[in-house]
Amino acid sequence: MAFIDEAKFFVKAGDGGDGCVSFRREKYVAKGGPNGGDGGKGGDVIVRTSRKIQSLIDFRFRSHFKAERGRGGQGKDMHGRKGENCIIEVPNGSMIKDDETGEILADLLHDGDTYIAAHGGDGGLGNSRFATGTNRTPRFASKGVPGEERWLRIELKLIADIGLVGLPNAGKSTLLSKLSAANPKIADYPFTTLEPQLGVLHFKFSEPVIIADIPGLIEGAHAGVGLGHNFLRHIERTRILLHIIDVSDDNFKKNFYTIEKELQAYKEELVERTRFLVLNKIDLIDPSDVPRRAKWFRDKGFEPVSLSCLTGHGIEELKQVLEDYLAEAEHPDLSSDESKDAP
Ligand SMILES: Nc1nc2c(ncn2[C@@H]2O[C@H](COP(=O)(O)OP(=O)(O)OP(=O)(O)O)[C@@H](O)[C@H]2O)c(=O)[nH]1
Ligand SMILES: [Mg+2]
Repeated sequence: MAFIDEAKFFVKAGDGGDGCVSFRREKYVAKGGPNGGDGGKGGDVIVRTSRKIQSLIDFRFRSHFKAERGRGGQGKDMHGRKGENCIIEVPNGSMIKDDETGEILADLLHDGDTYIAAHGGDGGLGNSRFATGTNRTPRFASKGVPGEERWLRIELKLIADIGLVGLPNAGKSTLLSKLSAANPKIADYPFTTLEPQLGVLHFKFSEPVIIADIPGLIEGAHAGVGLGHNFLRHIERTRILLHIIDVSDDNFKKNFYTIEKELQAYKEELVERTRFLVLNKIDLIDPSDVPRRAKWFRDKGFEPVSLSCLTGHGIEELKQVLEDYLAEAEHPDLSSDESKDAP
């Protein structure tokens, strides 16, 4: 599934340095010629993709990017130093748009792709440049050109690797908050989650992955009952589904089938997707019941992970299971994503 993450940011390139007015002063030369140097060019603001950047989260902390201004020219024909560029590192697959018009300015797909988001202003010319036959001692220089500035929008299509499904109240959002830094709304009533929520799961050794938490599914969800239906398509393309089951509920078997049937009714292929079962809320049942309940799922051919989001018990084990699996699994082909996602 693809989510769009976006951010607005302001770029201001460096102004060009001013040209300098100066004349040669030598001990025995009465009237030296002009020797004012040019101003340096202002730095550019450059957007560059990097594999190391995984999300737009940095834009939450910083939305203004300014490149350095060029230095002014000096006497003795010394040109001003060029301003330093400001480089904004963004994830591969970022799209840059003009915030005002929405025009697409750049589609940065590959590692190291760059786009000059704001050009630095040219430096002004020193007075030596203005000397002519008729005016040998120009007393003026030109000013540096201001650097470009504008508001831009960056959009990133995120492919969630892991989708969380389950009945309302099963603890999906709580699990998301345990596995990632996401801070979704959690409450003891159904349909707390109204919109898909994303989080980034960091592993010890592997690349981080994106988890999508969607609103709870109920019976009939595939046909539009409740909230979940619209969101099922969001998890269609995840590599793994995590089915969260409140195993403290005595109806856990029936609840399990409800979701499995909804997934199947929505799309046959979803029940063939790699699914891990998470048996949540084990803190609410007698410890001796945990293996017994887990066995019921194991007999069905699953390898459930029993845990408690409340106490944190089992969370590390779940992370390990996911990391091991993802290390083995093939990466999906992102390049063909566009066509598959089209309505
Ligand atoms: N005792 C206990 N309570 C839990 C556990 N995990 C989640 N809860 C509680 O269960 C309730 C529902 O949790 P949520 O994470 O909001 O459930 P959800 O599946 O996201 O629910 P919807 O968004 O409504 O679909 C909250 O009151 C949580 O505090 C757990 O391991 N043990
Ligand atoms: Mg929720």
